[in-house]
Amino acid sequence: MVAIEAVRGDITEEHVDAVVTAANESLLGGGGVDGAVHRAAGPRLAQAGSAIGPCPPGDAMATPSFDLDPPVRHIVHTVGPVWEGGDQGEAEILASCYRHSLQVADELDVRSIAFPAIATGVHGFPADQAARIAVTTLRSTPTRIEQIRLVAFDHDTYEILAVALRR
Ligand code: AR6
Repeated sequence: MVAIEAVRGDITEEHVDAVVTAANESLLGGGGVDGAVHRAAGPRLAQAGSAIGPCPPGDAMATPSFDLDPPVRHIVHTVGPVWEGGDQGEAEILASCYRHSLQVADELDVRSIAFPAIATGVHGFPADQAARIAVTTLRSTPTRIEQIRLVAFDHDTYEILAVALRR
């Protein structure tokens, strides 16, 4: 069974096979976690993103990890929903992000993966609801992945993820 844990830190420093980034549809890079991942992976990441994008919300696409240090081999780009009050299918789109990211990683034979708190920054998704969706979806999606790390950049997000994992 997959082990899921919450950790606090910078996702670009995770020692996992694949790192997920909360991208925008262009896959050319942006702010927040996506900016950090693009800075760490180098300019070839945006070139690779432009070659496979655009990526619709709820979907996920993989590229190599370029300048990120091993063992990271893959970057999974997923596009979260923009929060518009909750009645625009945001929850379903967010669940789809987690599900599709796992599926893409499975196809690449990934054994360990790190996720940021998708959509909870610039996109404004409430962090507690997002954490419940993340945990529920990851637990219910069949996968060969052995280790999932939910990486919180700040203390509050870490606490929220830890509570969601204890449910
Ligand atoms: N490591 C881990 N988590 C991080 C890091 C990091 N280095 N930096 C930020 N976070 P956001 P979104 C956290 O805004 O809401 C971009 O411009 C952050 O504190 O990065 O899905 C994209 O290109 C928050 O908890 O992603 C899109 O246009 C979480 O990551 C748009 O923002 C997500 O915040 C996506 O917005």
